[in-house]
Amino acid sequence: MPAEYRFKVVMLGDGAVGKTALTLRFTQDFFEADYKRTIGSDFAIKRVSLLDRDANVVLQVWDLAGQPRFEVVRQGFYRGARGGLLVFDVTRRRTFLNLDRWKEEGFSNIGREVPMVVVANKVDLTDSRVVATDEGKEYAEANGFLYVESSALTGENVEEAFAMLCRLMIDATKQ
Ligand code: G3D
Ligand code: MG
Repeated sequence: MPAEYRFKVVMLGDGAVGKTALTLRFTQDFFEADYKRTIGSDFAIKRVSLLDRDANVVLQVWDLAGQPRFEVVRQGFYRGARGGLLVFDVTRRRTFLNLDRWKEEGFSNIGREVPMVVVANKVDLTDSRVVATDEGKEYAEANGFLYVESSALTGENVEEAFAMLCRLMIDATKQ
């Protein structure tokens, strides 16, 4: 029998990097989605099967709606989270430079051991790309995170990004 897990994860990153697009692509592509609206944040649920871990995961993906100003919203957003996707837009360097801020916000709200995956999104926009693969990889490695390049538009590596995070969270429960 596969092991059963339930994890809450948060989507972190600047506005318009594709957090909502990734969440919707992931949760609506393969299974029925249950996208719920709360004040200032949304979450969606998806069941994930990981054969290589002999595990099933019910993943609750939380996504900040807009830029909530209230601390109480952010507390609810982070409460119980076990992992994060650090998303940036490869066509806007500023969103890459701001990853450090999102990382620190995640660390201070969830803890410094929280598994994170750096997601370089919008790689379909090859002509306007400004952040190279090597830079993204270097940043992730320097911080002990995994790295993946995705496109919410084409669906490339979207499932993989969440699966990578699931594996990290499962492995973290065994340490
Ligand atoms: P956010 O939730 O991080 O704020 P959104 O970002 O998911 O709302 O995405 C912001 C804009 O980027 C949206 O366009 C969305 O369609 C687009 N987008 C998201 N992911 C990708 C991607 O992988 N490739 C491309 N080409 N576009 C993407 P609009 O025009 O609706 O603002
Ligand atoms: Mg959004």
